[in-house]
Amino acid sequence: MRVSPSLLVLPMFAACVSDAGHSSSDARSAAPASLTQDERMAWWREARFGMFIHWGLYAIPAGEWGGGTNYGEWIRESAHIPLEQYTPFQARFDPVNFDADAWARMAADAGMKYLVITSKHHDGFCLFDSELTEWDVGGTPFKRDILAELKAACERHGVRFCTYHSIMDWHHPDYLPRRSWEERSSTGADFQRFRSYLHGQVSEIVRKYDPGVMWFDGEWESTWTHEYGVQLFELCRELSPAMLVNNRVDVHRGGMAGFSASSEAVGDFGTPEQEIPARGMPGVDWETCMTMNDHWGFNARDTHWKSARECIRMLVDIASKGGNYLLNVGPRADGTFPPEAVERLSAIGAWMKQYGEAIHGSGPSPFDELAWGRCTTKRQGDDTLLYLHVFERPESGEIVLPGLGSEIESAHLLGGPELALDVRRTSSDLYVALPEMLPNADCSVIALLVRGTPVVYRAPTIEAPSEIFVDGLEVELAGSSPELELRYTLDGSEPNATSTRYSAHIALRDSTTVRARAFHRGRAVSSSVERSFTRVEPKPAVSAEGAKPGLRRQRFSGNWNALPDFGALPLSETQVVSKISAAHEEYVGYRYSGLVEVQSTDLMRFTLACDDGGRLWVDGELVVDNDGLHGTLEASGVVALAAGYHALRIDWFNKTGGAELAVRMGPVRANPVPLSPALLAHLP
Ligand code: H79
Repeated sequence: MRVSPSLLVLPMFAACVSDAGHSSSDARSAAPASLTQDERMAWWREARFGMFIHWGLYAIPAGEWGGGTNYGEWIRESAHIPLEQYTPFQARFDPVNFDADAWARMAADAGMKYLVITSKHHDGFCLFDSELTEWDVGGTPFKRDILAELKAACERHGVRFCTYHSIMDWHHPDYLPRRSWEERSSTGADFQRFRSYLHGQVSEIVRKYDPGVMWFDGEWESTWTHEYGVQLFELCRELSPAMLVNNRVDVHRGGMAGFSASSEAVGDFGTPEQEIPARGMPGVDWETCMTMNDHWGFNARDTHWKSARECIRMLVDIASKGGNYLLNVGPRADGTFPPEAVERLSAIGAWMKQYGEAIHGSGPSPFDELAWGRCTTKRQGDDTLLYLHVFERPESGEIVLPGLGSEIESAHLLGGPELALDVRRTSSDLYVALPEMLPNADCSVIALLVRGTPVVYRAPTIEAPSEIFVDGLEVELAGSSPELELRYTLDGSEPNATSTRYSAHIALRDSTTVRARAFHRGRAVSSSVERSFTRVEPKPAVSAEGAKPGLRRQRFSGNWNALPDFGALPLSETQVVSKISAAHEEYVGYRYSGLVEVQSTDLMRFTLACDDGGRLWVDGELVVDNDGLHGTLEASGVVALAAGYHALRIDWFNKTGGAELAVRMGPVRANPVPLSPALLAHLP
């Protein structure tokens, strides 16, 4: 339903914010005026497990179009369905069996603490009755406000209600770009007006449904920028300071891995899609979203379902790495979940009923890798519970906890009779004896209570901003437990109980090998590790006599999956440009060359963010290699440079889709900043 088209032309941000703020039908709960990030994240970190729901008009074709059967929520784009043929699905959307209470109950019974549903997917269709468009559920025969019903049901079942909202919109006349195959004119389209619509809808959703998370997606097209992302993120914070916003609000996602460590990126958590990061994402909140079969939206022919066991083990794996699991259901057009999904949710729920305490509110494993399964943790007073999730019972009948030095208080199987288990210790490892038969074939859990915070004997890591330096370098050691003493040498010898004990950073002036080792109560408990740091001579400056402002830019065209040798290609044009930027066209490559000025002698870091691939050379040395097909991804490298001018070359290409190229530079101990045009020159 559309009631206020005038909203679309109101001054953009303030208007939307104040409109939402003064509404009488405001669903938002009162939140304290200022929240710390830990307070904001608390419920979400505690939850660990949520349900994703992809539902929309695409459930009607159920994955089939024109002979193809492998489609899902992308069907309009993938099967090239023109709007005239997609629009009629709206008149056919009548999910008479939709039962919000049943959905919320299935999520709660599965042990899921939150639910994220598509308020709008890429096809632009809205599952709520929006005041800003008629391309919504209000225009279907069903008419009911699905989000309102589901939010109320979620509240009854103790599930936090959240929304997914696509930035990309294949329906709104002002969204750009058009699909390449589409014959829909873009004349008169105004992306700023689309942003106003987007901000308006986000305000409307917060006002009406007060979601715990606003989960954005579809941010990778070239029209969406970091600046727009920051403004949308700030709008969300203003509308509801407690609401979490995922990182896809911004352009710094870093591909399907779901996170790039760009210092400017906004968003409360990283979003790996269909993958689990091998070592989690230390220091960052993250959530893996995953399909239960091979599609997000309902596909009637997709029989490739993960087993309940696989889902349970993925949940455990993710929790052991400190992340959340957002497991998807694609409901059918009649409003019901596919029976295969119902079955799996119920099996996961049965497991969670027994073992949920090892997931909800748990922290990550203190161990590197455990061949027999996974570990999650929970504080218990001053002590710590280690939940040992056993996937495979080892032949030996014992599981090993490598390097666990803690004092053990008790060990017993969870969710069964209070059966105490035997533990034994070798010099550095702990072994727990398993019963002949484990109670749960999917994953049995042992609760091991240890004194204090877990002490894990592992070699320290040696950390520094780079392995080379110009004047001096600060090196830090990090241990696996606070109880461990870290000792080191600077002469290559093996650290022993009398070597220097690490307290604050180690300051190096000359090339040095740092060797470090962990000790516990005066005894060496880890192997030693070493890293060498080299003092280097900065590359001398080159002459810039006769240089003119700007860089030379050569343009090439071609269809590449990786950077070609531009030197061997015919070029189409050469220009002098004042700054480094991407071409907003497809099948194109650029070579920038010239000089860059460095203000003072230092170790300089260059970063290269690009979509697709790029490389950067300084004085002929390859400093950043960020080649290959990918979405915007940032890579960096360091090089020691004397004050003055240095030869700079950047190669970049774009195959299709988004195009991005941004270069920053700065001394390693500071944040790099975009290359100012004042620093760029070329020799004519
Ligand atoms: O809603 C579901 C999918 O429809 C949606 N995300 C999940 C949660 C999705 N949209 N696109 N994709 C999944 C795959 C898109 C991948 C790519 Fe890219 C977009 C490849 C290149 C551009 C983003 C940027 C991912 C890698 C680089």
